[in-house]
Amino acid sequence: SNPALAWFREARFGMFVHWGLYALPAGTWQGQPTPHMGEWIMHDLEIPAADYRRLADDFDPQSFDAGELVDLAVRAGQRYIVVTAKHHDGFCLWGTEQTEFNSVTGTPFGRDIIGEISRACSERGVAFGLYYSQTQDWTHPDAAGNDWDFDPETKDFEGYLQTYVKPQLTELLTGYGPIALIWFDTPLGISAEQSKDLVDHVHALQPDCLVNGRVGNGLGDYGQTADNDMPDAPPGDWETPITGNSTWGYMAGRDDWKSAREIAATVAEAASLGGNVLLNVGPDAQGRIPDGQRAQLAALGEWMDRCGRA
Ligand code: FUL
Repeated sequence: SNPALAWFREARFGMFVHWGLYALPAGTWQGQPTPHMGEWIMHDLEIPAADYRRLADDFDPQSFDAGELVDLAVRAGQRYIVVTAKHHDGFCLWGTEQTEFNSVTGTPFGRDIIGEISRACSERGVAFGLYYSQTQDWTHPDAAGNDWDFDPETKDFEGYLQTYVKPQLTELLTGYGPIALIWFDTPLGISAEQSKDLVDHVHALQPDCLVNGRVGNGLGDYGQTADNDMPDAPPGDWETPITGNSTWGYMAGRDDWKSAREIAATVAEAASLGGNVLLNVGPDAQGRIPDGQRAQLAALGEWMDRCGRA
């Protein structure tokens, strides 16, 4: 196993950050509510890519403060942070050269969100990881997921991996210092050869960067459970991603916050089974963390104080 797993085995609790253009519609598109989760709105309502892309013109989250975000994590007892560099909609939170559909050159905000969070993490000694959707990209004609704009019969998925995904991973793994892990997702339709190619690419650039199990085909440095899942007796190193309410991406009025007590019990149970919990936060269109989530994280911090921080 990868020696870099040492920090992961000690960490036990981390912060997941799902943030992107879906925070603007916040669950409703032209009066129509999405039936599912906030970050899936483009897919579930089959919004044309050309229309969805225009959200970037309104992305200007002036309240975003990376230092404040990382402070919330530290206070809650979280030892690592994983941020959606690119989720399924394809919008990039760094100044990628592969597309203008990014927060730096494609929005009025004009800032490198990945850069700002990576700096805030390194200043505070928090491990920094990146979520990257390697199969689905609903604004890329050759990626998986969007069959309402792009004909699945003519897609060149291998071409997309070689000329888009790998160059983007190179940018992320060479421009932001040490990356603790890459969190791939939804490995449907990816071959074992393609999964291995991505693992090798990550390790060639940063040998100590862990790769999660959702790279596909049983590969990766540690196992991943289903979302919000608690396995019985998992072998090896593993992590479960959990939502703070009932969505990953911000949805207006979705105030069904899990209690700190429930989350603390989940963290304790996972730790007893040798696993980590990655608790999500979904900032809103202004970059603010919802009040209910702040309260949840603060209460978790109090639990950590009582139980003893490592
Ligand atoms: C899922 C994704 O499809 C969700 O949007 C979210 O990112 C979750 C952590 O993984 O399978």
